[in-house]
Amino acid sequence: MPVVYDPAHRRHSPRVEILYGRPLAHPEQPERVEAVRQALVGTRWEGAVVSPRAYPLELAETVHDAAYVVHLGERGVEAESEGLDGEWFPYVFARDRSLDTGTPIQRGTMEVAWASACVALTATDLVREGSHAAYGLCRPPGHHASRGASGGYCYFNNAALAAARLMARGVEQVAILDLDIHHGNGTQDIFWRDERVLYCSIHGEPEWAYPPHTGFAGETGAGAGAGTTFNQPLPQGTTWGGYRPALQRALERIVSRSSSYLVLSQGFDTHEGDRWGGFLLHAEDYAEIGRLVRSACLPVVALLEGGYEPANLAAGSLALLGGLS
Ligand code: Q9C
Ligand code: ZN
Repeated sequence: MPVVYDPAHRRHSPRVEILYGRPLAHPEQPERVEAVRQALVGTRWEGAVVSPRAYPLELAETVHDAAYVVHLGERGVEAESEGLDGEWFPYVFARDRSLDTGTPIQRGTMEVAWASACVALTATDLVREGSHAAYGLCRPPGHHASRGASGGYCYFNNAALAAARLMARGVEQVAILDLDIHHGNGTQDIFWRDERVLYCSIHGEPEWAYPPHTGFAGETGAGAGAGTTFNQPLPQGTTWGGYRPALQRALERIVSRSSSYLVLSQGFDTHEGDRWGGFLLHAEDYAEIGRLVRSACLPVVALLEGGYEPANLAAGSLALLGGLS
């Protein structure tokens, strides 16, 4: 299966996130994807690495507001003169289109975020063209970005863009399975009222995991999309023994809705020891995730979301690829 990689991600290196007034070294760094890329060397996937195709920025508007795309570009330009050490931070949510103070905008952030989206779109097209699966090494991640706001280190919603691409090419039902430890509030919002997209997420309970305000089991969609959101928040300290049944429930839902494609938002912050984590998965569990996902017998567009210990991203990705293959 192809692995889509673009060295352009290295140009995105945010300096700080502000947490309760404290500046913290920003953990969403180039080493994350570089560690995965390095781990492929000498494996059966080394020759499967492909470069992304180019897609026009206008495609961002398949899931984002036009004004939000303009905002990302303008704040990036302003960041150099008006930002702090080249980074622009939001002031007030209602105006500034950001969920938090962990997602700074630098000059060029929009371009690199779009390059990440192009990795996702390329993986999507490779699967549409016949690969049974593809893995997009997206950076920055995407699932916290909604139609009109960034957040949680995310700017463009890569998984949502992948699903929108499939539907623009005639696919009627898409399932998104979000296995990052954080709830994909952005993906949920984008498809909240959309009957064509089933959004299933397994994540840490909002009481202790980011984001603090979404991901409750009672959130199930609305309007035509009523019943097309399936959240399974799990407690701190969840091991494979608790994770596996939740994954099976999600896959049962996906199979019973007869989706034609599965977009996998895969985070490795579910690994034991992740700094933003709280679950206790291990490298071999991602192989089992890959096997279980594959058992749904759907073409899989796997996209990287979070995970902040590069060694865990590397080992987890190799295991996932093995399970999906
Ligand atoms: N300013 C992903 O894994 N940290 N994002 C809390 C809030 C946010 C993680 C700080 C963690 C976001 C894609
Ligand atoms: Zn995450």
